[in-house]
Amino acid sequence: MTPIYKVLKNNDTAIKPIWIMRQAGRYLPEFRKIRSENPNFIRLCLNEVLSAEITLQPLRRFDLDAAIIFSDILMLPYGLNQKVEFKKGIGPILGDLNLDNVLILNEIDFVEKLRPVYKLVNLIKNSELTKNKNTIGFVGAPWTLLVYMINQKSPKSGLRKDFFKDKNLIDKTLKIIEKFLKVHIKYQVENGAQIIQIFDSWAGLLNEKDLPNYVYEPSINLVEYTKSLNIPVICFPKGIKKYKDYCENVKPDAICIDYEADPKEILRNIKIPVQGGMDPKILLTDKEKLKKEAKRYLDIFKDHPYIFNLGHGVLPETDPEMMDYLVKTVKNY
Ligand code: 1CP
Repeated sequence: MTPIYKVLKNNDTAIKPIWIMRQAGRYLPEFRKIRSENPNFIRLCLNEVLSAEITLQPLRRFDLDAAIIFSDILMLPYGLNQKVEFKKGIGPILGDLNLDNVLILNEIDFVEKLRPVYKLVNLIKNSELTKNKNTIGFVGAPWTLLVYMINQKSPKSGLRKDFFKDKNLIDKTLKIIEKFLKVHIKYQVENGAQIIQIFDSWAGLLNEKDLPNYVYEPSINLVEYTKSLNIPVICFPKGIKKYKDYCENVKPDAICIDYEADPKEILRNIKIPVQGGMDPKILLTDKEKLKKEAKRYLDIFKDHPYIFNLGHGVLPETDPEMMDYLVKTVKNY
């Protein structure tokens, strides 16, 4: 059994596997080279040969326990025929959402548009470099995708004022997102994804009273669906604060915590396997601090099923040498 499966399926505490969110990406010079030759990000995600190369780049350098496919949560709105562009220095910009067009979209056309993503999963699953490692597929959670599809850009500086105005649009869009996310999960799994991670990066934007409606309810459906395919599911509801409440409602196989969560409190309150937590900024300091902080997490979760990861994606300004040091520290623990 792979190290991560031992933690997820057997609650093994003797092994502390490691993978890192955004392990493939801008902090690696070999990624930046491919990226500079491919200015259209969506097109790059739809080139399964290049996406596979990017996915495997960190595995050539570091002894990680999983490959996460190089793709994006915004491939879903792209598959639903909403225009998605990535503007340098700004981030994603989405076109107007036309629900009438989306409502007539069928599964076959959606899958055809995203076919390269599923081919990519297959290439990664069958690579020599992922032997005894897991291939991780992923989706954005319905709430986080709703945010991008309605807000039409990153909500970094807040949601647009009229975001919740058209309740009918919100409800219908959520239902469509949920329907096609199941399709997207199914095809990733059929092509070799052995774990699904659900990224709810903007869960922290909501008031507590709105969590059941927009975060718990839609996530429960996806978690149950993924489990029905016999595939473990890890949820990352970033910024949520009430992780215990989330776990009791959504019931993922493992919970990924962000850098604001107190790991000791998590240990006290959470019974399922835990992943992540360490602040990605620690990788911008020095080796001594990095080792100390990584060990703090490993010590706290010594007797708990735990997968080492960060509390959000690795930052673009990270020195790959620090990443190497982190992976070795965890492996030698
Ligand atoms: O070169 C570039 O400018 C592209 C930067 C980039 C990369 C490397 C984007 C644009 N997406 C990705 C890949 C990506 N996105 C992965 C790859 C696999 C890996 O982890 O190695 C994954 C898992 C994602 C998921 C993703 N995309 C999330 C959820 C995780 C998170 O970071 O919170 C989100 C919110 C996105 C949207 C997105 N895509 C890209 C950017 C810059 C953003 C965030 C924009 C924002 O701030 O709102």
